[in-house]
Amino acid sequence: MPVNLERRDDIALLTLDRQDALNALSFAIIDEIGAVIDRVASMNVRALLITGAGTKSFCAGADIKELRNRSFAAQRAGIERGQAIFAKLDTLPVASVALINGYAFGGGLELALACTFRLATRNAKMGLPEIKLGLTPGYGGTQRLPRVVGEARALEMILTGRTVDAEEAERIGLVNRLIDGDPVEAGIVFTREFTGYGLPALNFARAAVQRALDVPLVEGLKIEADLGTLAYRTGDAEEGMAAFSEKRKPEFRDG
Ligand code: CO8
Repeated sequence: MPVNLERRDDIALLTLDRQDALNALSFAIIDEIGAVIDRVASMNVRALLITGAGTKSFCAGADIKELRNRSFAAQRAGIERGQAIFAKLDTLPVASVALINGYAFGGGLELALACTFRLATRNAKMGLPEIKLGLTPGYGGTQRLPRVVGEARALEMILTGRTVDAEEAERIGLVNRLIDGDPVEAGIVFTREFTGYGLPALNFARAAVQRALDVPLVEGLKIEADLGTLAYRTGDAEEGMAAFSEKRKPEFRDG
């Protein structure tokens, strides 16, 4: 199966497995990713990890061989479908973490950019090389990359199509951290830094930050006030503050 879904305790793991094409995204694979994200949404898990099978590639992008000789209408529909499927990660009830274990180019980097967090192995190489094919990024890259690394760096990466190595990616904030050893194990260790907190507070905070760069400050502050008030009404907030006063570890119950 080119898109595998398994559980590691309370964490879902999606693995792209099409190693003969460096885990490139055929249209069928994009649809499968959408179906798997829908399944994760109804699983009782606390995070989603996404990685590529093998040690060479996370995902080499859209399947270039499928892209030729298409009508403009089919191309537009394909772009919109990919965008909609990657956007499902924004509304997934748990945070997602891309484990970039090698190449992440084009649609592969765009998939990683749609995740909440990105971790990269030291051999990782990433970029949006569409310009070299006479194309432009279509699965969210022109919109999410500037939000992550700033407009000037995004324009440089997109207009030159150049490859960024792992160290540079970490330095410019394209990835949160570099990881050593088994990427999935490292990903699980990373998720443990937040999966113990209550899901409502995690999701209110994630939703507020996700809107931060989309709305005027005054509107963003209203979103923060609304979600902050909702967080305050949860039993988890009561428990967290009581545990602090009683000098004990809180027991959050996701409510
Ligand atoms: N699509 C299809 N096949 C691919 C892809 C790809 N993106 N990338 C690699 N492959 C295949 C190769 O063709 C090769 O297969 P074969 O052995 O049958 O020829 C196999 O994978 C191994 O690849 P290489 O021999 O090239 O491996 P290298 O280690 O020498 O090079 C690279 C690795 C640098 C990653 C190189 O394969 C490469 O440049 N790949 C293309 C990367 C790229 O340009 N990605 C962007 C694609 S465009 C895109 O993602 C647009 C997204 C929005 C589209 C909207 C559509 C509607």
